[in-house]
Amino acid sequence: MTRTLAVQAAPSPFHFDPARTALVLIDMQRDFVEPGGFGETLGNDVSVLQSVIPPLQAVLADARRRGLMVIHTREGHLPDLSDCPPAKLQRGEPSKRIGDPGPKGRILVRGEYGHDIIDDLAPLPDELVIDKPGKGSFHATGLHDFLVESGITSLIVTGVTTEVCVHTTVREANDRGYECLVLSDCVGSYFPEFQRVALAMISAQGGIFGWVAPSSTYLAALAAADPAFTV
Ligand code: TIU
Repeated sequence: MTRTLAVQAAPSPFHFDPARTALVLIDMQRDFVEPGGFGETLGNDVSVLQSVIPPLQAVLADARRRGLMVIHTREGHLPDLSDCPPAKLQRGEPSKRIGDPGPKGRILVRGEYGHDIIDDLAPLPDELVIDKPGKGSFHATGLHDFLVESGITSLIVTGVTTEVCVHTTVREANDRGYECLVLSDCVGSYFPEFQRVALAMISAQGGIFGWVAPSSTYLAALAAADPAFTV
């Protein structure tokens, strides 16, 4: 059964069928949102990303209650770093680069504590976790094939950071025909001006990459459709 809901969004209402929609949480890893990880080695104050967590917890809980598909992603590399481009290996403080030991394990390496998703948003066993070597969630992953097989056509996009992995993923998704709603308070940047401009770039030019709305508006649209509604 097709059931189309509408969310008031920029630049226009976002229409979606929850049965063909996935909530995507991008890179909510300790490496980006907690001290001692990759985000900090790049010179960032990671504490500014903390504000994303409470609204994203609410959106995640709502999706789980309604039975919406939930997908998590993690940026990171194989222990031998064979999937890390040379230029990427050179980024960050010389003493703490990708693969170097840090307080939460080897920085941005799969299987390490710092590479995993924060406890507040930990995936459930039945939720897909996509491990990706790049900024985009489609590059060198099976995400597109999985979404096609699952009949997913719309994505509710959240996570960090807005202008890097969120933007790259939304651009990749848009080119593949997915319709993306980015929840403005559930995505975060280390730079306030990048947060503002990155969101504006998505909805500009008639929604050149997608739609943008606060999570309260998205949740209200689901609740208004049917408070007890499940996919
Ligand atoms: N540096 C930065 O802002 N972000 C990243 O390197 N990766 C993600 O956005 N996940």
